[in-house]
Amino acid sequence: TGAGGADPTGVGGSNPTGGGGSNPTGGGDTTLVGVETPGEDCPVPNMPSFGELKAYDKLHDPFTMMDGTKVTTRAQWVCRHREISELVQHWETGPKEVKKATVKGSFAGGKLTINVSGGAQNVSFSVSISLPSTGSPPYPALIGLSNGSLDNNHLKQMGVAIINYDHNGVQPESDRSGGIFSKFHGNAESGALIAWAWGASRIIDALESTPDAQIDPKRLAITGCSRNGKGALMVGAMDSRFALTIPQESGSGGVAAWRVSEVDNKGQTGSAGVQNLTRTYGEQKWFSKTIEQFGSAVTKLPLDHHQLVSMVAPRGLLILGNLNYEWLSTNNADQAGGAARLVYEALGVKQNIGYVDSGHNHCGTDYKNGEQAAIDAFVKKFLLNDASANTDVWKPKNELDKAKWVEWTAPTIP
Ligand code: MCU
Repeated sequence: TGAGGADPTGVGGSNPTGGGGSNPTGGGDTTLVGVETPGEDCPVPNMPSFGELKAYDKLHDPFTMMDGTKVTTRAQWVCRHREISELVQHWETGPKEVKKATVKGSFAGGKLTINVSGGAQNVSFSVSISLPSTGSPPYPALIGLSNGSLDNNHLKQMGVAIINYDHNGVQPESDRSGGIFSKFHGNAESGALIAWAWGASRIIDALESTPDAQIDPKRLAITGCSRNGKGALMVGAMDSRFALTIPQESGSGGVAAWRVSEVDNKGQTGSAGVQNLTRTYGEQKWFSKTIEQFGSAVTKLPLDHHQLVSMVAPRGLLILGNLNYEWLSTNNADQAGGAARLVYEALGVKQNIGYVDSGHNHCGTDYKNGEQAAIDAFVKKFLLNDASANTDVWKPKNELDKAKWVEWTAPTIP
């Protein structure tokens, strides 16, 4: 499946600290990278009804399966990863439905066209690819939702191609049945975030089978800011072929934990305070209708976004926050990021998750607090195969408040 070669990123191949590949000591599939959906063959539990859910006001233990089993091995974590994916899709976004698609790519004039068949209707969309000024093909690439909001010229000078993903063409955020995702799936009612994730996965399928595009499908990153940062996180969580995920200022519905947003908002309404679940649900059709019922019962959600974030482990993840906007907040994401970092630590790759909170214009590149240096380090390590890049970057405004949010301890997963 595509070019690439040795993976120096610590997350693939036979690297024992990073996952990937099959486990020679037996005990199930241990693949966490290089496939769209880890744990495809794991049993998927039946979901309870809304009425059966129990309120829980802390962040759930990522390491306890729905049936109560404690995760202690990598193979168990792979199945828990799948379970978390199912929880997200069932309660928050609606289904991604990965299996149906047959994808063919074609490349001409700087544009990759992605033709998808096998669903209710055949659909196609295209993305533009801007090659870097240095390096040699196949190039690593950063896929940006609406081009992302990073300094793309700088990244191109580093040797990274930029792929402009018009995700709203796959599904507009204003209409759950208004895009090609819905056409392909036969009037699906999934939210935009998962539709965007589906579209991004089909881009990878097309890159894997279209060497003419000169992109290395094993060295891909995804980014976006604000609402597109919510999208970038969902894309990176829902496809373990992404080597690097950079959600920027994603706020509620993105990296932020719903429970923390609700508490920090202190009951404020309208446009005041911290955006919470109700106001995220109401603003755009980012999620499916199923999540609405949790607006007045956030503590009944049987998951939270520290678990969505943890799905990116052990792959590269750089979370960027902005201190200037109460509506976005940072504490809600600081807490989720801190809890997810415990999953990275359990997998032995604490340095693969980074975090920078800084104050600047919303989605701007007037960076502070070493933000560009952090971006460069993650790009070097995960896209440019530079194992010496130091990604040990952890600068949230607030550290994880364990006493308030966490009742569990992380295992060491061999
Ligand atoms: C952080 O992303 C959103 C935020 O959730 C919305 O409430 C606000 O209206 O827009 C932000 C955004 O996407 O800004 C570009």
